[in-house]
Amino acid sequence: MKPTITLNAIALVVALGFTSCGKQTGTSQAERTANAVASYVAPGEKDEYYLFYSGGHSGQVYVAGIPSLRHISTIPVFAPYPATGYGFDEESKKMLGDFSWGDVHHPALSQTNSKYDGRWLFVNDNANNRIARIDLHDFKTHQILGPIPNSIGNHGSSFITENSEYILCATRFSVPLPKGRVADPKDYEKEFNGMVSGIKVDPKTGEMKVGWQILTPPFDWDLGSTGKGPSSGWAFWTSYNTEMAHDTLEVNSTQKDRDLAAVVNWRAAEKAVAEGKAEMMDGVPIIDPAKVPGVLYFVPIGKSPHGMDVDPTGKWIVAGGKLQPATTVLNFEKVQAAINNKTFEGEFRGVPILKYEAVVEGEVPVGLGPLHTQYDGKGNAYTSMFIDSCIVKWKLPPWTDEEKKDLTKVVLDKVPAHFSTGHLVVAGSDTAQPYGKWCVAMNKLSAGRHINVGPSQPESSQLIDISGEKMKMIAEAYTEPEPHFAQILKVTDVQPTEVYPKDENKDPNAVWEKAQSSVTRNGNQVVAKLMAIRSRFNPDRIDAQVGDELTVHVTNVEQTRDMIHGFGLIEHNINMVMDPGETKTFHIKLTKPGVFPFYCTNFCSALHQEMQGYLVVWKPGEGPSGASGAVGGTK
Ligand SMILES: [Cu+2]
Repeated sequence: MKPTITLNAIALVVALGFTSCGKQTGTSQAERTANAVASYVAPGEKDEYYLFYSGGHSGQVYVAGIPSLRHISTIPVFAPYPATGYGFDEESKKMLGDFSWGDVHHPALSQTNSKYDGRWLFVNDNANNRIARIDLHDFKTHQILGPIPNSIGNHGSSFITENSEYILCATRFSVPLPKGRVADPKDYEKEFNGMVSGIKVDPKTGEMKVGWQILTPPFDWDLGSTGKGPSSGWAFWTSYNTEMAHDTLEVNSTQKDRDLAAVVNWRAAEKAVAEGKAEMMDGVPIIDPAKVPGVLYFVPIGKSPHGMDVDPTGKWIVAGGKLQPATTVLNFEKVQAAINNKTFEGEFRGVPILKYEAVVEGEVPVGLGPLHTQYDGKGNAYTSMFIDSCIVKWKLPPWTDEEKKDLTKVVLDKVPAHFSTGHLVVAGSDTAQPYGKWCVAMNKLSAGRHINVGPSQPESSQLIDISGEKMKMIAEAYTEPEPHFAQILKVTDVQPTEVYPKDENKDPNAVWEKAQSSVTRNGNQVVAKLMAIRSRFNPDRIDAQVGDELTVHVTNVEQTRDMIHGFGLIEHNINMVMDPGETKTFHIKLTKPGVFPFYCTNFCSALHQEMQGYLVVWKPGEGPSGASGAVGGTK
């Protein structure tokens, strides 16, 4: 069961650009027509599924439709986004804190009983150790938690438990802990640590808080997933760099034939914390797995793995060893038996290592560079192949004796993808009941498969029909960098609001009628309460003076779908956008005299262009009411 291909051989294959799946062959006119019809959503018709892409270092989430693959919307999360005014009003500015970017990797839809419940979408920030919650009630970011204490490089997340009890996260990087402690990277093994974090989710509101953490050796934790059914209460992550190298990782972290995956009993962790078996570090209860047996186990796994994906039945856990030409299938029953019978092949820092042969069901020779595996709920697995640039369909166990003797027999189909497929998503794969039908390959390189846009090239995503025995490549689309994973949700499984009802607007500064709108002064504090309605602001003049602190609340009083207003203030870096029924607030210190127009930035009507007003910033002592001047103009 030893890997049969060396790193050097793989490097050579990569250098030569060889792909065993070959190029996509020409399609006949009849096939082209059939594929076009399969993804065609006629004008006025709608898609059947949402595709929520992680936006990588854009810090955003993109929403596309399936089967059209059309980009429909961008949900800003970790970066300001003027198009929706995100990061300009006080509430979203506060959520972003000191950061203006994030690195969104793995979105996770909330689940109830291992099924999507259409409530929330959680995404992680690898760069600044955060988790965000998007409410599907309005497709907006409502909470950003973090930076999470004792966590550096929050890459191995967001993995949600079967009833959304926790978002589970593991660290990509290790540092001396707690954060702020300094040690020489040469002392990496001794001084550095990684962490698994359990982020508790309030079942009613979705509000997140850090629950507990498990201290780990300084391995680089990678992708993971959570258990369900028989593996309920467990979670799994791959790792690379079990060599614990601190420099030249390309070479030094790929020395061993196998790395170690983590098998975490998160219910045991929760119990241990409740029983007071944790020690506090930076305000968080930390479990040392050497002192609390039963929380963490290791399993040897194919070299430098990436994905670690539990199938819909919860019985099989598939690891993709990117430097091993096979996926490793673990049998959870065998994992349980090995734990109960102490079938260990050693331990590392007090954590038992389960004996590989005792827990593995088989190594499926899928090809080169298997990264990430998804499932259709019909007993099939789909693995993205980074080096082979294709998607491989293969059969999950149970296998026949004949298949067990030669696992090439369970490899059912391959379809070329372009190019260097990183992740893939099958609709509903991480639930107990996948929708199946569609798979999207998220390719790392588009390599000019589009009209020339210069050197800054997009990523390509390809839609594959997996409803039949053979996979069919249907369509291709592009996104900005960089989808690392996605979630697919059936449109009928969520009912977002399109208007905020007036009755539900609890903002104390909301104004709904001309008579309520105002500009008032208290010392150097000037407060304006504006109403936005087609096609004017009321009032449309704010007077203040240099040195004032100006607070502006704008309420969009519309109760009609798609009637959105903006508030852009010239030369002050302000652009709020108010959806129907929404109130937003900004606060600035006025530092320069002048007359600064403000205007509606979001097209709203035939007289949208006329929707404007003036902020008049007088020099101290000047203005309509002298030094105390603060008036709301024409009402
Ligand atoms: Cu407007």
